[in-house]
Amino acid sequence: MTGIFITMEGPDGAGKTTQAKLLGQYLTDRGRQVVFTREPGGTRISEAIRQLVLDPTYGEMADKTEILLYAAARAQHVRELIIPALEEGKVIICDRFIDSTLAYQGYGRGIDPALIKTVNEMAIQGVKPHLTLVFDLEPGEGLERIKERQKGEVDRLEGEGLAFHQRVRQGFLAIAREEEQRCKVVDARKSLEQVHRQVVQLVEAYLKG
Ligand code: T5A
Repeated sequence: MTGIFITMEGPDGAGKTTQAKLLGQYLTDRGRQVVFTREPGGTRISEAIRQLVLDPTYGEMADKTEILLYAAARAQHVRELIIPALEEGKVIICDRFIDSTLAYQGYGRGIDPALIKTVNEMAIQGVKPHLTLVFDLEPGEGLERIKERQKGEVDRLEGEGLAFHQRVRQGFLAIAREEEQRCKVVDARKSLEQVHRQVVQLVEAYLKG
């Protein structure tokens, strides 16, 4: 597989989607074939699972149901979209991937990391990101950005308390420390342009090898 797989991770509202699009444009302008996708989602089945797992009316969802739904969405996404795009030599920019499961379901919900690893291994079918950008932002700030954009409405995960989102943030930072070769932390408090410059620098450094 000759493609490049870049994932964007971090707390809700940290600016991943915005920066994924800016990076996609930057790489397209330089002649790369870019596929922009997201998790949960990216395929018809995975988008249907997204609706289910983020629906705030399913407050009774058990933690293990949640992790299996994210994994099911990922298995389909990897098989149907990510592997074919990598085989075609494209650059895939994916808004969230395996680190979100460890951060949210592991650090956030307290599910055993070994179980998460097992479930993730099954879902990813051997496909791992080449580069992961971890957008770091105080969760309160990210949630404020989201509430402002969505006029106060939040999905099931965004609706968790601040303490949950603090654990998630610490989880992302711990993952970045443990896998410093793959994961690069981006200071997401800065302006759109400043964050974009950091992203470009990190991606260019990776591409230059
Ligand atoms: N999840 C996901 C799990 O629990 N386990 C898993 O395995 C996976 C894959 C997915 C949810 O599912 C959870 C995590 C999530 O809670 P989502 O909607 O895909 O939900 O994820 P979010 O992170 O919530 O996506 P958002 O689109 O809401 O946040 P982004 O992408 O980080 O931020 P973005 O770019 O949309 O920006 C948010 C707002 O901030 C503004 C933007 O204009 C926008 O209004 N903004 C800035 N404002 C000021 N300064 C900047 N630098 C800004 N950058 C963006």
